[in-house]
Amino acid sequence: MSLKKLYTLVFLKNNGEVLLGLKKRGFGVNKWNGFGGKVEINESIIEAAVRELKEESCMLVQPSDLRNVGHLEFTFEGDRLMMDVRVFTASTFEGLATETEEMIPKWYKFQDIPYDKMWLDDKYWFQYMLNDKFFYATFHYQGFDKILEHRIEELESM
Ligand code: 6OG
Repeated sequence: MSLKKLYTLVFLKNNGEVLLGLKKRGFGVNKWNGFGGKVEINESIIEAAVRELKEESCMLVQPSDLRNVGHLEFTFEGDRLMMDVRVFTASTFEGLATETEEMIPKWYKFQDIPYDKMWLDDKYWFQYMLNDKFFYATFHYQGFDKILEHRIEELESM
């Protein structure tokens, strides 16, 4: 039996640029990614998405401006944990992206995304996210640097 944990992952977009953060500690350290983390007990997925974005980048977004575009499932060889990650985008937000204890934020042009310094799975689904297309994908990793199996499909809606 697997153990499922729910996570959020938020990407802000503006004028052909996307805000990424370089993770300074913990899971995915030294990788560029969106902003997110575990959904707490007694918290909705949307509340967690807003909270994690603020904690990690100081950016503010209204719940109604978050668009759930993707659903990712990650499993790791020899591990019962399944990470269930809900991916959101937003084009309306407030604040100035600021370094926090967890992340160094930086705006990247869509054509300059640093895939070689990101999770391997990102290059499979980023184009869907950047184009606000709905998608569902599963990735089975061996360690953190090899994908043994993956599946991705575009959806009509979430
Ligand atoms: P914290 O440990 O910071 O939450 N995440 C992944 N993101 C990508 N792009 N690829 C993966 O491949 C990922 N695994 C986890 C979900 C971890 C954050 O990292 C995301 C969360 O936003 C394995 O609380």
